[in-house]
This record gives sequence, C-alpha cells and structure tokens, in this order.
Amino acid sequence: MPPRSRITIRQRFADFTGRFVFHCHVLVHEDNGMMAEVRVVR
Ligand SMILES: [Cu+2]
Repeated sequence: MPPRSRITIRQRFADFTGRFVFHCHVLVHEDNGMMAEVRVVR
C-alpha cells in the first residue's frame, strides 16, 4: 500500500466487540501511519 493510504479490512470476530490498536512493530512504519484503532461492531 502507498504510505498514508487507507484500507478497509472486514473480519468476523466470534466473541469480541470493542476497540483495540493495530500497529506495525517497525517504528518508522508506525510513525508513518501503520498504527490505527480497530473498532469491532456487531
Ligand atoms: Cu510495517
């Protein structure tokens, strides 16, 4: 993906709703946008 671009990921969670943080462990990537909040909704 190009830097600072957006993507929608659809995934089925069996028993969790709420929020968590998704991020890359390469700090320069994280600083360039590879860190985001994921919201799991019903
Ligand atoms: Cu990365």
